[in-house]
Amino acid sequence: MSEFNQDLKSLANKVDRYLKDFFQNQSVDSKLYEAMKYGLFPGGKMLRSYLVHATSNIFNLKEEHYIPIAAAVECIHSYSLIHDDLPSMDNDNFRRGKESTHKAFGEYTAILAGSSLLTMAFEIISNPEFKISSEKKIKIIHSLSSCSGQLGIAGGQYFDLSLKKEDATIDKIIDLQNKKTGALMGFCTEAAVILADQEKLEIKFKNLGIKIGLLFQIADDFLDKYSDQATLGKPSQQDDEKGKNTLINFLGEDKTKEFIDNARQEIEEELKDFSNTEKLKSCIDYILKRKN
Ligand code: GRG
Repeated sequence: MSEFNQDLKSLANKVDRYLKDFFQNQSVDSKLYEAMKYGLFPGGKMLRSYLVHATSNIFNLKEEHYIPIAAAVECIHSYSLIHDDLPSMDNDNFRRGKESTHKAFGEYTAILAGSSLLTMAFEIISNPEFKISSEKKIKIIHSLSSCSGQLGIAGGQYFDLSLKKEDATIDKIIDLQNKKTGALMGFCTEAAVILADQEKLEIKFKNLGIKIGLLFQIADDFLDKYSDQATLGKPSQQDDEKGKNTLINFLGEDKTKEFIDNARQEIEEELKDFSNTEKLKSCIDYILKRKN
């Protein structure tokens, strides 16, 4: 196993442990509780957690300070996937190699499980047992809530579902993807900077994460086009079937690959003044070469 894969696995286990303990403390005998666990465990690739970890590494942060942030991000991410799969949104029956939460538990339970995971993210960060300063908590909560709402994930999802092909422009597609996918990744890289008390670097690292998110989304669009359900754990060739606005469909494959190379060089350039950037660079590499 490569060094990156080992590191990702070890980090994923720690975030998973943290979330399982948090869940254990809230144990309730209900289908809603089961549906929340079903949507969250086993997690996916944990790339957002890894972005928190890799950026925290640049600033030499302690695990106990950033693992709860990664856990909160996984709650929001799983929430968005549960809602994304609903019949009124992307209407997908499979996710992470199993039935989508609404197929397994019914629609109203899935909606409530998603909403409860969203609020759980903020319970995790505001938990008094999470020992960082109140100032940092407020900043982190402010950033995470604004990147989840209409200026971020929810807004991006809305544009994704409502933008008509004839109205699409490259700027609109990039804006949509920056919100839908990039905003949460921007939070991951920004949160580490907030924890490190490096206020002047917050915007720089947030934008870096958003750019990584765009690369992630483009790679995801290529996988949708060329991979299959067995590899992805969810149906493929959905973007064309659902008439999604993607950069590949808009720019063509060659220009999209050029776009990736340029964005990647810009990221490398932005990181050149920092040390301990290997984990972040390996993560970008993985994002672009991954098979699922
Ligand atoms: C307000 C948070 C919030 C959400 C409601 C449904 C919705 C609005 C937004 C959907 C956002 C969404 C599904 C973006 C897609 C991003 C994407 C390609 C997700 C797949 O991420 P992976 O591959 O998943 O990292 P795993 O399974 O590995 O975790």
